[in-house]
Amino acid sequence: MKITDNITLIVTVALVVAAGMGIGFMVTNSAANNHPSGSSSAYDLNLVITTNNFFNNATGDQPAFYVLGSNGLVSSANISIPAFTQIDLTIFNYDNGNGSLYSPQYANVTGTVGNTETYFNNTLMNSTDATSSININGSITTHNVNPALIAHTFTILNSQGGTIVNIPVPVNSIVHAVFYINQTGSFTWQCEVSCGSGPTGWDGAMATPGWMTGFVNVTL
Ligand SMILES: [Cu+2]
Repeated sequence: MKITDNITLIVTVALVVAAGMGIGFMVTNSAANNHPSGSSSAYDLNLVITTNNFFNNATGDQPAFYVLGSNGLVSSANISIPAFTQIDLTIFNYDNGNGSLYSPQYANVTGTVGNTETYFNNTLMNSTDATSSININGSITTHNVNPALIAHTFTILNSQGGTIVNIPVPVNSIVHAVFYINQTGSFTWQCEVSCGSGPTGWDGAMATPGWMTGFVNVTL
């Protein structure tokens, strides 16, 4: 990655984080109404997906998830979240990549409040109404995403491989979802779109913690 690309990415991430906080706040308020006022406050989990990350000489570039922390991007190999707490997840996806869903079920949003996610993408933004401004025409809240639009998923699995949370991530989008993990433990997270390398697309990023898989550590 060129230095100029790095700077562009950092600036873009910073801008999007600012936007995401606004989005998160707005959606959190409405979701919080579904729960007793005594529940503990929400935990913000921000994930960023970029492409063109250099994997190694044999594989070349691969996409990766990062955790966006207070000091910038850190590895997604181990993601720590609190149990019994509203997790306010925002995923910033810069990847337009296409791949195949491992199974059609991963097009469905599962394990989130209302089994929905809300996403924003380029088709919602334009300047056709007023040339001096940008129109942001709301968002899409849905139970499932057209598989042709899905670049990656953020999927938390139990020890039997069953799905605890599944969030399909459309190409070039920002996704917001709210969920709870009402147990403690270490769980595998996995992207369920064949976005890696090798004959099936399941090597490289798909098989390496911190890229398209890792662990979610849920503690009290
Ligand atoms: Cu992926």
